[in-house]
Amino acid sequence: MRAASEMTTGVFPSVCSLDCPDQCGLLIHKEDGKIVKIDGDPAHPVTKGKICNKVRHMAERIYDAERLQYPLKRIGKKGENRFERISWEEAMDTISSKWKTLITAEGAESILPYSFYGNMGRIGTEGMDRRFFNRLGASRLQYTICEAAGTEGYKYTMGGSFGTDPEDTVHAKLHIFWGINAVSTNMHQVVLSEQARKDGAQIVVIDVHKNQTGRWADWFIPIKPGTDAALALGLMHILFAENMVDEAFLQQYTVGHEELRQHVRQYDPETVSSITGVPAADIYRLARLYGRTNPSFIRIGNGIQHHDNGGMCVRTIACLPALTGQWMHQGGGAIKGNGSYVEHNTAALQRPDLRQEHTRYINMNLLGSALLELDPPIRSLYVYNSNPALVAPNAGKVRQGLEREDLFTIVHDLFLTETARYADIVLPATSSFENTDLYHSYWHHYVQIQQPVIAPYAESKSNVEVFRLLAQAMGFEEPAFQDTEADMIRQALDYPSNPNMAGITYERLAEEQFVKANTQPLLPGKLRTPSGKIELYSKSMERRGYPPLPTYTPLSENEDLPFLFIPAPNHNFLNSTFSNNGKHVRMEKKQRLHMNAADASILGITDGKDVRVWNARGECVLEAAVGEDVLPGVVVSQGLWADSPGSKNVVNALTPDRIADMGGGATFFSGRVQIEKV
Ligand SMILES: Nc1nc2c(c(=O)[nH]1)N[C@H]1C(S)=C(S)[C@@H](COP(=O)(O)OP(=O)(O)OC[C@H]3O[C@@H](n4cnc5c(=O)[nH]c(N)nc54)[C@H](O)[C@@H]3O)O[C@H]1N2
Ligand SMILES: Nc1nc2c(c(=O)[nH]1)N[C@H]1C(S)=C(S)[C@@H](COP(=O)(O)OP(=O)(O)OC[C@H]3O[C@@H](n4cnc5c(=O)[nH]c(N)nc54)[C@H](O)[C@@H]3O)O[C@H]1N2
Ligand code: SF4
Ligand SMILES: [Mo]
Repeated sequence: MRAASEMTTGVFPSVCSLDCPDQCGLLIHKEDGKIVKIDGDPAHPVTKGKICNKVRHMAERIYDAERLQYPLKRIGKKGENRFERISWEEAMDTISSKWKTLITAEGAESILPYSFYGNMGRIGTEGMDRRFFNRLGASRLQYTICEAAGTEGYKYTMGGSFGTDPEDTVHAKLHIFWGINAVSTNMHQVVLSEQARKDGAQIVVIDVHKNQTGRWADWFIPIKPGTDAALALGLMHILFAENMVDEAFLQQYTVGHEELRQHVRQYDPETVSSITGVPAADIYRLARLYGRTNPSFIRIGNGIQHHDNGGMCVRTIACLPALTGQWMHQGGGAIKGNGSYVEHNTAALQRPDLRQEHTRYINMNLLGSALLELDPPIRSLYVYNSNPALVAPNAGKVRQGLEREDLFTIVHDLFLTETARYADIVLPATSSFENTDLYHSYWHHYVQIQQPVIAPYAESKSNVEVFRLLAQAMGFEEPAFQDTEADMIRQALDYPSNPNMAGITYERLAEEQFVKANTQPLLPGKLRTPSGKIELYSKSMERRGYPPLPTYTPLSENEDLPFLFIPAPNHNFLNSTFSNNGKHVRMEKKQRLHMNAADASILGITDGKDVRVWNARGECVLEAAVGEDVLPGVVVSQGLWADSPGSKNVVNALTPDRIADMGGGATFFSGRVQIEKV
């Protein structure tokens, strides 16, 4: 059979590579060798042919006139945006000779890879790259910017990223979306919940901002940022007090229910109301609705865990379904993430054995301090699949680090991003439609494969190919660097420790495009917690110095400014991706700051006027959106907008680089700001 990339015309199956839980099946329409249309694949069992606007317009991004075509080297000052074309040969020679010199003089730890999931393909993001940096002995990045705190928190309760199968949620009669803007960030969960609503289910949204998801709910519950654990404990208080718990389930499948029963007595509705801002009557109403509805389903979002107390908050909410025995009901339970069901063989893919010495770990949320303060220093930074100049917290510090004249920076991307403007060498990347890769979702249970649909754009190369070239330039002779993408996919799928993946082979994926993992309901069965049960009381947390029972801990009080600032994602960008596309920017209109009318009136701010937002870290100028969508004392912006020189619009200039309570996580939403009219 001929490869799709060699056929000029036709419709080819594909998968969305973006960092989005839905991981849609796609159909790529090609004419004369070019993509002319991108549609959803109706055959995909979960996403069923529906896709978001972002990816419907993806072809514009693929053929954008601004897309990088050749390697570049910097000829201006850092950040000045002046580059000239070089060959791949010169690029590889420059990087390898610089790195060889650095390794001799200061050791390989002076080199730091920085990446995230701009493309979720496992071979390109956790494969040849990791092999290369392991062999090099570079400093190791901790991948903490996204879900780290919540993932660790959830794991203490449930043993791993195991939740409800989203396909089952059509059976749930109550859907609670908790700190997730699902209409924008998980649209197919909304489709499934909407289907359940037609059968009588109720939709509750708990958020600090009445955004598109709050407006879609049957009942929207506004809450003060960072207080959700208190609300969950208040619900538990009422569930126990009014005998709405499933005692048989607690006995058989949990540890610590007696301790929890005593512990939550202190979280009476009045106390919880004063912490959360949720009226006591609403706390009763929600507890009774939750206590009396089977099955009930909670979609736990990333919003609640981008806080100082985010890990504990997710750990606490994750206890709720156990109280009413939801894990025994089809569609009941919760989803924080489902990645553990589809785990592949990471050791075979990443080859940690290629690393010869122990090397330091660097938390990616501390990129600014790492570049400015670490000793021994970082001398070279290699960025791919990410745009830290816009997405990393405390952006001012990150920029200052990137400006260092003695830092040798390489950026591999499809565009000359804000980060790439500080690079010494820029390398052009292929889009996912030009690559072979393996995909599995962190929400549904399907594994998918991508095979090239089009030929590489101009001189661009995939991550795998670049790391193969770098290995060659560095003189690495291990066979691991000769593996093809197909070899690597086979190695990743060969993983007897995860029986869910049994029978999923490269050949099958190539034939069927997507295959569901052999997942079973979580219970009855043994969880991966130390006790094998749901841990309401966790000895491992106790050993690590955390309260062993779910607990409300307030946000850091180190910042003495009046407003909590929540710079969340928006609908038409994906993190900073698409923020350089005119159509998407126009759909988002303006970069706004949502604030409460009472606060605006005190500050003399009117709707539609610019406001200055600032703190000790930096400042932004945004357009005020005055109304009742947020509580007093809270301000919300949406989207990681492209940095246009001269405008003060990088929201991460304001965000803290404090580290969350668990997993080394980010605290994007726990920063405080002051506001004034311009
Ligand atoms: N369109 C679009 N889709 C995306 C993305 C995107 O940028 N755009 N990004 C992708 C990525 S990488 C991720 S991680 C996910 C993130 O998507 P989500 O899981 O939805 O997480 P966030 O959008 O970060 O925040 C969700 C909500 O949390 C709210 N929130 C903030 N603080 C609190 C709090 O203390 N309590 C409560 N209850 N709510 C709070 C915010 O107002 C926001 O509505 O989406 C993915 N999908
Ligand atoms: N204020 C604030 N900041 C946030 C968040 C927030 O909610 N608020 N969310 C945080 C979260 S949850 C996340 S996940 C991070 C995400 O941050 P990033 O992972 O940096 O996400 P993007 O901004 O989408 O940047 C991805 C980059 O990878 C490039 N890329 C795509 N495919 C490939 C490829 O195959 N190869 C190479 N070499 N490059 C490729 C894209 O062109 C793009 O420039 O942002 C975090 N930052
Ligand atoms: S970004 Fe999300 S919703 Fe949009 S096509 Fe990709 S996976 Fe589907
Ligand atoms: Mo994320």
